[in-house]
Amino acid sequence: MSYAKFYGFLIAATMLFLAACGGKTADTNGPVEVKVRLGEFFVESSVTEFKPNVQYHFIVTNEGVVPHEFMIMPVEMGGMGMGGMSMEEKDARAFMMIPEEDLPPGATVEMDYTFTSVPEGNIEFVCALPGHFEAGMHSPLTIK
Ligand SMILES: [Cu+2]
Repeated sequence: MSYAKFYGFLIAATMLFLAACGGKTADTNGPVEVKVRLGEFFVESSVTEFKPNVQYHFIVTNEGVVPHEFMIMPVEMGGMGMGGMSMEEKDARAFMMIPEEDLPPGATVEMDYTFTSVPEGNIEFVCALPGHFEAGMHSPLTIK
């Protein structure tokens, strides 16, 4: 192999190496952390504007004295429609859900979630246990 060819090979190899590294650094943005607090009777999230196809890492803490649940779901305008909805209906509508069994007082649940589309309507963080939504356990978010 001539020197010219050898150095040509080295330069090509170096460029490939740099290209591979460049790709890797672009992918190291981990999931976006979202801290959610639940209590009597509120839902508070550190992030309220979400983008589709971005991975979010939810850290949901029940700071209250009774169990709560955590859902992200569309609600009707005016918002008082939870009472007449069955558990199955609520589950079917929810994008993401952590059941009350997993959120006793003091519990923290971590869960990754990625919105795959931009949904229609009013999306809210919700605790839909009987009376909790009506008492104030819902707050809006946007996905766009
Ligand atoms: Cu609740």
